[in-house]
Amino acid sequence: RSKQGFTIFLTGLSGAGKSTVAKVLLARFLEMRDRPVTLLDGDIVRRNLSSELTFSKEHRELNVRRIGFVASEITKNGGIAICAPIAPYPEAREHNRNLISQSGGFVEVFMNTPLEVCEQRDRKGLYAKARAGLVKGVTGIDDPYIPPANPEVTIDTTEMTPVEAAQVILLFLEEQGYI
Ligand code: GGZ
Repeated sequence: RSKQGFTIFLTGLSGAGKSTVAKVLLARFLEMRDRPVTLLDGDIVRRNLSSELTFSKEHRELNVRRIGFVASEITKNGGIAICAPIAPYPEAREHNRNLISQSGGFVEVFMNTPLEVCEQRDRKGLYAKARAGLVKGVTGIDDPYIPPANPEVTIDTTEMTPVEAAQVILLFLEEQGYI
């Protein structure tokens, strides 16, 4: 029997390292050449699958469920889906866990990098704009992020390189027999 599909679901604040770690994982999985791999990154999904959605609670939840649906189809067909949205609310995350677990593996990775570190990085200037009051409803500033209660893996990238962070996830996947 060929190996089962699985989804890596990275959740955390903007700047926590989700996209960077996701890209390292993508490269590693592609090197393995045993299963098709898809990266569903937050901004790519926003542009292509959820372009009509805002950052309201309802729209964020809908966005995260759409990602979960696509990931469940990939997982069902024996592929690897790497998802990297903020996913600030537990409801859609739990919905995705239940949905995807029926098709294969589900690994929730909580990117637990503190807000102050994310804010220092501020790659896209989002936090500066939020602090200046130019953007409203930014996660971590004036919009909530509810941490996952039981993530499979928790990673704080404050003093870790993206490659090291990816290594922690890969080790977990090996221990669990996914790879
Ligand atoms: C949070 C926002 C917002 C607000 C724009 N709040 O670091 P980025 O810039 O490239 O990634 C963030 C991205 C978050 O979209 P997601 O689809 O991942 O969020 S959710 O799961 O909540 O649906 C950020 C940018 O969009 N961005 N406005 N108000 N992030």
